Order: sequence, then C-alpha cells, then structure tokens
Amino acid sequence: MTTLAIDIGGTKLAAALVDSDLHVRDRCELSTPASKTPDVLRAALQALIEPLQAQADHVAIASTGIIREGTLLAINPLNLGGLMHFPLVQTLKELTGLPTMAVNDAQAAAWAEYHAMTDEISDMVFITVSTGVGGGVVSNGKLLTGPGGLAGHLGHTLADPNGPVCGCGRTGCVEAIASGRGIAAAAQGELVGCDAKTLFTRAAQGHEQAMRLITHSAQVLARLIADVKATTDCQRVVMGGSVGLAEGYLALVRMFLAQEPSVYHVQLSAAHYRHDAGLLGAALLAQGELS
Ligand code: ADP
Ligand code: BMX
Ligand code: ZN
Repeated sequence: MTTLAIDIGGTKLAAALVDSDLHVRDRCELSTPASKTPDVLRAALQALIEPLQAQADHVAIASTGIIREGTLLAINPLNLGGLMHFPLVQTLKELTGLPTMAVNDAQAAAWAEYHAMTDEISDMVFITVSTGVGGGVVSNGKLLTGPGGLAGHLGHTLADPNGPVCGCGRTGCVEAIASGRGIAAAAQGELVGCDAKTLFTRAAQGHEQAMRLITHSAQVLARLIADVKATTDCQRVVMGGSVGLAEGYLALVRMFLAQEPSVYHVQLSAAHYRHDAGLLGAALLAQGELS
C-alpha cells in the first residue's frame, strides 16, 4: 500500500510517497501560492503531485485550515493569501482518481508524533510554530478533531488583549504574535520586510531587535504550553514547524516554561519526524481509514 501524502502549509506545499512501513520517498516541495483564487492552489497541487501520483494507491492530505468533511475552511485566511475555502478531497479525487482523505496539518502531525512514542504516554499535544501556530491534541490515546474540525486550534487562544489583530478576527491571538508571520509583522526599522527565517539569521549574528522578537515569541509559546498543561494534563508537548524546530528556539521556550509554577511544567521535545510529521500523520490516518 503506497500513500501519496500531501502537506499544505501557509508557506510551502510538500508531497511524498509513503510506504506501509512509513518510509518516505520522492519528497518534493513548492511554495504555497498566495492567492484568493482556488484555481491557483489547484494548479500548484497538480504540478506538485504529477511526478508521484501514478505510483500511489490512495491520497492523504494534511492541510492548514479547519478541515470539515474534506473541505478546507481557513480560520486565518491571511495565511493563504486570502483563500477562505477550498474543496480538498474533491480536487485531489478529480486530479488522481484515487481514494482521498484530509485532516488538519497539526492534528496529523500530532498523530504521527504520538505513534513514534515508545514510552507509556496516553496524552500529548503537538504544537507547530510555522506560518501560523497550530495544534493537535491526543487525549487518552485518541486524536481529537472535534465535531467541526476545530479541536486543537491553539494558535487562536489569547496571548495579549492589547496585541495585534489576528486574521481570524480576534485580537491578541498567540498566532498573531508568535508565529513566523507574527514575528515578521512586528519587525521595525531596518528589519521591516524580513521573514522569520531571516530574523533568526540576524538574531544568530547578535542583532538585538531580532533577538527580542524571537524571545518574545518563545515567551508567548511557553505561556501557551502552561495553559495547555492546565487544560489537558498532557504528559508531553512536542514542537514542530520551521520556527519551532529552528536552532535555539526550543531551549528558549524551555527556559520560559521553567519560570512558570511547577504544576504547569511538562516534558517538551522537538518533533521526531521533524518536517515530515504532517505527511506521515496523514499517511498513518489514511492507511487506517482507506485501506
Ligand atoms: P508551513 O507553514 O508552510 O508548514 P514552515 O513550517 O516552513 O511552513 O513555516 C514557515 C515559517 O517558518 C515562515 O515564517 C519562515 O520564514 C519560517 N522559517 C523557515 N525556515 C526557517 C528557519 N530555518 N529558521 C527559522 N524560521 C524559518
Ligand atoms: C492557522 C490555521 C490552522 C493551522 C495553523 C498552522 C488556517 C489557514 N490555518 O492557525 O488550521 O493548523 O495555522 O498552519 O486558518 P501552518 O500553515 O503554519 O502549518
Ligand atoms: Zn486568531
């Protein structure tokens, strides 16, 4: 059984073939088009999967956005260039003629990371710090998706009532401050226009403002993790996404979490599957559902 796994993020699209033993091959990436028009995303997905689809038995999609009955509904359309709605499962079925399923990207990654754990853990939470801030919750061994797909959208909890307005319509969400886009949006002076990746490079070179922006993101994440511990009593939190996995970031989050009262402390680790957690989680879920 070979899965064509697709990961749709706010910055990049990834696809790969995943075998039943979770071996990932022929991984490829494209930039996510920033367009309100669904046809533009459809064309990008078509180009991405074209070299892979003939070898696949089914399709599994991990995507940013609320995934409800196979459709992507953006909670923060700004992360997708204003795109609010996209028929994911229908589009991939039309493009490939294969059985297709879709799940939120952070929910998928949570499932893969839970699967990778060798110790007795029943409750864990995955957090991606990437274009946005996403989350997936495994409670008593079960992945929570919610009746409408919203479960785990931790990036849209409150970090600062006086903070920036979030693309979801609320003010001061964790995502508006701590995500890659949030970090970049707060840049001032000579750093205006830099993306988060560039800001990490500048911080590593000792640029003070860049260091402050990254430190603030890590502090907001640590408070979110304390809230998550209070809500779920999870035994472990796993971090992913290109910001979450960036050099030095997890150590900063750990430092701020250690400053919270000890009841909020929780084991914190980097994603075992690194940037492939979404792809593998979708493949695992599809191999259960579609085979
Ligand atoms: P997606 O959101 O599409 O899943 P990523 O997980 O790569 O994609 O997250 C994209 C965000 O991460 C962007 O804000 C980008 O600037 C930032 N980023 C990408 N690479 C790095 C890096 N090496 N270090 C820090 N930030 C990075
Ligand atoms: C946003 C939201 C979540 C997603 C999270 C991380 C949209 C389009 N996405 O909060 O569904 O899980 O971003 O997404 O509303 P990523 O693109 O940063 O991986
Ligand atoms: Zn929000």
